[in-house]
Order: sequence, then structure tokens, then C-alpha cells
Amino acid sequence: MANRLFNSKNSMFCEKLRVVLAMKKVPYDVVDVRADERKSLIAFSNQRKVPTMDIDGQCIQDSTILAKYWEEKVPEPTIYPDNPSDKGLCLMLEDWADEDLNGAVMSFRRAKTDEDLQQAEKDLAVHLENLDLLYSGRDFLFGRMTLADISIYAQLHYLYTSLDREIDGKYTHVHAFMARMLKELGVPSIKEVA
Ligand SMILES: N[C@@H](CCC(=O)N[C@@H](CS)C(=O)NCC(=O)O)C(=O)O
Repeated sequence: MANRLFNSKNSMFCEKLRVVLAMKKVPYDVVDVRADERKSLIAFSNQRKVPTMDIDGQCIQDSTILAKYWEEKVPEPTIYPDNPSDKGLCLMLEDWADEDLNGAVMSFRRAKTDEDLQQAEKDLAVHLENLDLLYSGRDFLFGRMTLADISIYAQLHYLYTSLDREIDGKYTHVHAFMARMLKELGVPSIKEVA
């Protein structure tokens, strides 16, 4: 039976998982949930969120759980650092990107007033300043691309692909990191998804 990914092209969590699936060369068919307003997703999984996968009839949902699932099924190339302490940090950073960084990015979507937008700018700037320090002098956080980099990239990428926003040029290390990720993933322009 084929694997199916219930996918939304612009979802940051789907992009995160698509990168993992591509790294591990997992074959899958795509079900575009926007094509039928999530009807087939809801019929299969009883819920609305993507990414969701049908793996030999088994329903698995959530990018973090699916990344872990595929790491166990297809260990090479690994998406985690080798050192256990680094792996712990990588998982914490994955969670931080999925929750905190995602919250800051999505506050642009939720903003209704100029004041909301200014607050969103301020909140994101705190994260960008920290990320700029984190990526200074490093290509990737743990020497090679891991799930921490992928999760951070997917959230920041959404600013370009779905919100029509750009990261301020003063965050030079963040820009260098995004450029490295695009190159590593073979994505031809920042406006396109992996
Ligand atoms: N923690 C989940 C978050 C998934 C998520 O929030 N998916 C959004 C798209 S980016 C969604 O499908 N939302 C639809 C809804 O909540 O109705 C993950 O990592 O997969």
C-alpha cells in the first residue's frame, strides 16, 4: 500500500515534514487537502490538521511524531545529531520553533490593527535577534542539517511564502542560514516551498 501525505502546500508543518521525507527518500502520494476542503482528511483521520499520513492504512498525525516515526523506520540519513546531549537540544529547538517561533510568525496572520502588527514585529524581532546570534559562525546548529534547522527554517520560510514579508537585512546570519537551507534543499527561490 502506498503512503499518503495529507498536505497543504503552504503549511510550515507540512514543509518541515516534506523535507524530512525527501531526506530519507520516502515515497508518498500527496492528497491536497485544499482541493476538497479537507473532506477526505476528515473522513480518514477524524480531525482537520495537517500534516497527517496514511501509512499502510495507519493514521499518524503531527510533524514531530511523523519525523520521529520515519527516523525509526529509515534511520539514514539521520535528522538528529549523533551526540545524545545535542539530540536533546535539537528536540528542544524543534519544539521551540514549532510553538514559540510559530506563535510569533502567526501573530502577523492574526493581526487586525496597526498596533497588532507593530507588536508582532516586536515579538518576532526578539526571536530574530536570538537566532542571529545562534547562527553566527555556524552553517548549521549541529554541524550538519538536523531537525532543529529544518523546523526553524520552515517557520521563517512561511513569512516569505504565505505572508509576503521579508526578514530585515540586518539579521545577516539568519539570511545566510536561509540561503544555505535553500541551497541544501534545492529550492530555487525563497518564494517557493520545498
Ligand atoms: N503541532 C502540529 C501543528 C499542525 C498544524 O497546526 N497544522 C495546521 C496547518 S499549518 C492545520 O492543519 N490547521 C488546520 C486546523 O487547525 O483546522 C504539527 O507539528 O504537525
